[in-house]
Amino acid sequence: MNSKTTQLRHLLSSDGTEFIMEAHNGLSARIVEETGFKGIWASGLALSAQHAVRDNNELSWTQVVDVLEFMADATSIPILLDGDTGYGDFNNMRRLVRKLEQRGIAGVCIEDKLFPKTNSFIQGERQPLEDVETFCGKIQAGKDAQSDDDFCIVARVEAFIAGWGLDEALRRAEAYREAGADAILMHSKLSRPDEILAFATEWADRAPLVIVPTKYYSTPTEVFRQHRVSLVIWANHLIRSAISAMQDTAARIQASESLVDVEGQIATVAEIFRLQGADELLEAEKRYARSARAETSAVILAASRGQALRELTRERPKVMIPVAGKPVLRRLVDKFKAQGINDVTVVAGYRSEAIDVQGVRIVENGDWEETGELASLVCALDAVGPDTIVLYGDLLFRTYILNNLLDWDAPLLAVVDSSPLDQAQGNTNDIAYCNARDDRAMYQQRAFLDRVCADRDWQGREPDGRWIGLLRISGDGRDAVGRGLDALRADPGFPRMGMPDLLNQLIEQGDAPQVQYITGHWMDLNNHDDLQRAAGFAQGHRS
Ligand code: SPV
Ligand code: MG
Repeated sequence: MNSKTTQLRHLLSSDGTEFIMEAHNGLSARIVEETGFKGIWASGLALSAQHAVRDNNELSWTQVVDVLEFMADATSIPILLDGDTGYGDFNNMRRLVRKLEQRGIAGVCIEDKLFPKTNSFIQGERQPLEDVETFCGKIQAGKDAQSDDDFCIVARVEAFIAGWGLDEALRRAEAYREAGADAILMHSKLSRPDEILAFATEWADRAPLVIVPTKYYSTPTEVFRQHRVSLVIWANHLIRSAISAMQDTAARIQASESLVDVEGQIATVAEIFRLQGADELLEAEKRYARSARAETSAVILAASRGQALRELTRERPKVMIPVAGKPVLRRLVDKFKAQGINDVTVVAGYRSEAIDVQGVRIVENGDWEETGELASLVCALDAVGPDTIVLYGDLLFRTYILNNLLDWDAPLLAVVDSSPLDQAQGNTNDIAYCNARDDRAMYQQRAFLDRVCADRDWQGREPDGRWIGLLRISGDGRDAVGRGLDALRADPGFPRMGMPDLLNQLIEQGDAPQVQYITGHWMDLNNHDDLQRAAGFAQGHRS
């Protein structure tokens, strides 16, 4: 694609009539481009109006340039700045041109009035014009200051606005052309195009002609084509439409004291995100944010009732039983959120409607009564991402256990409590056998699971601890789990299988999970005794 300056030059020099549209900030500029316009008019009127100041150079030129930078960054089509009188003399003009080039602006239009200027439609005939020679010097200074040959300087003749006739308009236009102007903008405030068409006829295409038909808007565009107008500027119609829309919306909300009337009629927040380019940032994150740990998610298995808790689970699953005033599930989710893990999926089953915890995604295992933990895990398989913690929903554990789990770098990591089993309370089905005993003197010891089962005497070995129901799956571990589940699914007993079956399958297929040993500092909820201890645990009274 051509540079913006070259694009603007082509718009001015092309054989046909081209059109550019007003914009006044990054957002409106982006809208102009995506609508299909080939260029943008950075209107002085609109730029100042959006800041609620007058079109009298009340906005400083550096403030204008700052807005232009946002407009240029948001677009790939050329911007022609309405540079008023050039914000001073020839010297100010030189600096302006250099700064505009630095900010990616394709050209500037300057008008032959005096600083500070007034909008042409406010008492135009009382506005004095700049001396022709002085203005020619300003054009020449601007042309000499540009470093890109295609940067365009458009000279705007205000003779008709100030009440002069065709001769003066022609005299000035010709002088400006000779001084180096790349195009002539002839302005008129009549509601008919007479002045402009008379000028166009006499001008006879000596240099590209630019017009602003704000007042003579009813003239058919075909007439401009016939008169070989190079560029038509639709000069202020986006700021005006924004004003109407804002006035209407504000009034309706104020009158109804509600958003109901307007909601369906205004741009959605999603549309704002689209215009801001939010998608591109998500894509870029995939490419560039890779050094940071992949975003961790959690899948909480909470489909079972908790049969042993009887009455307490008549109306709710056990994960919703309050412990020290807060449901266990809420405690887990809060713990994850505190570690920046916001993507939490809960597999619900029994009394799923009673799971009333904000900030989680709930998926249902409809067959919870007939199935086990692996069937629940399969329901949430799409939530198992590049880094996911899978755990039982009735777990209480100290925060450091989660921190340590997140610190380790292993595709599969299972938390095993190496406390002696005779001290173990609650569920003791998940007895762990590992290839190395817990060496408490070692930091991040490399031990791997050999087996997880209910057998306390597996292969005549002494147990190494208990798997507490926490498994982290990251990187290649995700594929290993996928392969493991595929293998197990072939077994007719699959629907009833639990997490230990998956762990053992992983071991058999050569993907044994690494072990993170702990000693205590956790518990699960299986019966009333557990519940009684849980309140104290949750309040931190015991380790
Ligand atoms: C502008 O858009 O700021 C212009 C065009 O200068 S006009 O308002 O018609 O003078
Ligand atoms: Mg203007």
